[in-house]
Formats: sequence, structure tokens, C-alpha cells
Amino acid sequence: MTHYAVGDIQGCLRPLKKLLKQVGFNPKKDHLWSTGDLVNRGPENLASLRWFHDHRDSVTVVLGNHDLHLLAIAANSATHGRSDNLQDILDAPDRDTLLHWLRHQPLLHRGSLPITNEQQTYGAGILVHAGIPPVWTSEQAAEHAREVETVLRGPDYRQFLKAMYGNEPYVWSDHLKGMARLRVITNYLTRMRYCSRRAKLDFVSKEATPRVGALSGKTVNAWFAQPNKLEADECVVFGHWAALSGVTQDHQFIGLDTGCVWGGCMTLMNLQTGARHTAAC
Ligand SMILES: [Mn+2]
Repeated sequence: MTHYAVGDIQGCLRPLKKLLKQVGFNPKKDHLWSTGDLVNRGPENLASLRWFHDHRDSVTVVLGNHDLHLLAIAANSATHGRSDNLQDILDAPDRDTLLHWLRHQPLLHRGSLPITNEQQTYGAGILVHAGIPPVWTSEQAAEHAREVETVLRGPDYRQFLKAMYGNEPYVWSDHLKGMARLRVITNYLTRMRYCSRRAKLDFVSKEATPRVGALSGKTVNAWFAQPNKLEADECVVFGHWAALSGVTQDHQFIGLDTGCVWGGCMTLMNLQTGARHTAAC
């Protein structure tokens, strides 16, 4: 049994299939972690979502911002943006089955298998779409992810999917309640790139270096480069940030979004050996 992880799919099913064939992935015994954003912008959104649903017993998926956006559109809680191309999913005869499954996926997953990255072995792996704010332990991150998951799986999910949009509050506080609390949790786990030491979110900077003055003069850094509360034995596998090209300069953080849908490539990693495989999009 081999464990693999793959970066953002965004409807690019062909490179995923190519990579899985290349490594001899066997869904009967191997397992695949996906950093989420299964759909949107790419050529085969419906087929990608179906592939993950068909292989649901062999995959672990965490929700990304595009997956949540799809759920929101389907629930009439949001409208299509200019570059969204999700209509084939919304028109599909099996849409309810697919969307029900998607809505029940977690925002964060903690695994118990050791992970090796660049010859360094970690006792536990954490899978998340964007990242974990530096002010949370992994236990706290998992608890807060569960708060959102509970609402997504409950009767008020449409209300949440409407209220999740927006950048405020832009920093965590234990005292936050209701939708404001769920929004900042969701933004940390599915949209974060840069933040301050105290986890104030910079939503403007998206490149490999932050935009000057983006957070009213506050110094920001990549979330994973801030002093954090994770255990030294925990390794975080994430996607979302194509401009990093998979480089974090820190073995504890494995960035797998290499911008397939933007003309880059898709990255598949063997979590036991650390070997990375790429396919052009
Ligand atoms: Mn994303």
C-alpha cells in the first residue's frame, strides 16, 4: 500500500490520470490525498468530480475555495463569476449525488502514517487546502475545521455558503461567534497565503513575494514561514498557492499546487519516499 498526494486538480483530469498510471497507482490498495480544488477553470470539471466520487474509498479530499464556491452556486447561495466554468456539473444528471458527497468532505485531515519529504521523516501528516494559521496548534486547527464541517453537513449549510464570502474578520479571536467565526476559519484553511505573525490575513498578495504595504504597513510572510504552534513531528501537505511552484524552503511544509490549470504542471508525491512526479497540463 502506497500513499500519494496530489496538488490542485481544477478540472485537469488528464494529467492526474497520466501521473497515476506512471506510478502504477492501484485504487484497490493504494491511497491518494488531494489538496482540494477539484474543479473550476480547467477543461474537465464534471469528469474530475466524478473520478474522485468513483474512487471515494481510495482518496482523501479536503475542500478548497473553488469546491466551496461550486457548492454555493449549486445551493443558490452565490452566482457564477466571470471565469467559472461549472455549468456542466450543475446540469449533470448525477449532480445531487456528486454535490452531496463533496459537501461532506472535510476541510482538514490528520493522518497517522509517517511522511517523508527530502529525506526527513515526520510522524504525522496534515492535509489542508491553503494552510494552518500560525496561532493554532494542529489540534485547534482540526477542531475549528470541524466547526465548519458540522455546519456544512447540517440544515443551515445554505446560509453558511452565502455568508462565507468576504475578508472580514481578517484575524482570529477565540471570542468570535456565528458566521464571522466560520468565515475566518474557512478563509484560513482555504484561502490563506500571507499573514502576519499574529495571523492577520493579507488577501492581496498572491505571488512568491508579498506586495509592499498590503496589510497597512504590517510585515507579512508566507503562513508557513511564521513561527508556528505545530509539533516538530507534524508535516503539512497543502495546495492553493500556484506561485510558490511547490517550493517552501522548509521540509515540514509540502506545497503541491504547481499551477496545472495556469499552464504549469500537476505534481504527485509519494508520501513514503518523498519522490515527486510531474505532468504538464
Ligand atoms: Mn484554491
